[in-house]
Amino acid sequence: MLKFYYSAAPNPTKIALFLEEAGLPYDAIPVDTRKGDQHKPAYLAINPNAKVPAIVDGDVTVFDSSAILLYLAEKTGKFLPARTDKARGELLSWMFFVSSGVGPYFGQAVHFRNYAPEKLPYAINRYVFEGQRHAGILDARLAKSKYMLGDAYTIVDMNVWGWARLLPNVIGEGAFDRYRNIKRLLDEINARPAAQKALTLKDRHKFKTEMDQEALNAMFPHLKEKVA
Ligand SMILES: N[C@@H](CCC(=O)N[C@@H](CS)C(=O)NCC(=O)O)C(=O)O
Repeated sequence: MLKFYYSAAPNPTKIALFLEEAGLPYDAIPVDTRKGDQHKPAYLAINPNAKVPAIVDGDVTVFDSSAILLYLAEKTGKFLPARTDKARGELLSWMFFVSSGVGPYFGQAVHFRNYAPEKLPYAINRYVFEGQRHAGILDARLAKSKYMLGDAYTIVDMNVWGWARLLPNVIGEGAFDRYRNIKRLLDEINARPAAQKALTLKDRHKFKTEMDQEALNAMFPHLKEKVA
């Protein structure tokens, strides 16, 4: 059975959504990133980047959420747009936009707003600005069509959903009043039974909730090592 290495964080939750939507059987294996499971040699052999999610499907290993979504969609033939070059171009563009733009900028905005030991106005302004800019691009796209690629619900929507849930943590209060089209997509996907299953998956395992020194060291290793 497909092994799904996960935590309750946004990137793994997108994969849980796909697996539930597609009805694929899977074995959910917790990686408690607050306890440092991501740095254990057995997990690094699966994902050398020491992050979740990752999957092992027979002799195939895939890490990085967009790569996993593309792999699973192509394998099952589900949640993909029409098989035309034009649609594939849009699919790849928006998948890479989420993984190289939305994810990193949203993640850094959350980090500098909530977790950095110092409140650095320059860093907060840069990442919240970029978070807003990326959210604005998604929102404008969703103003034109029901889903990211038009009329059909695809892996791009799942990719956006993973991060859309976090928008208030990225941008602050009022985020959903400002980005109403993102909120519409979020509400629609949240109402799907697969989303409910994806969001409650974490309850099957006991994950550490405290953000204590062990958790900070595991998730932010630069705290222990000054390199610049
Ligand atoms: N580009 C990767 C990013 C993965 C990532 O940042 N995962 C976070 C959870 S959303 C994680 O593993 N954090 C724990 C850590 O950084 O130690 C993806 O899209 O899967």
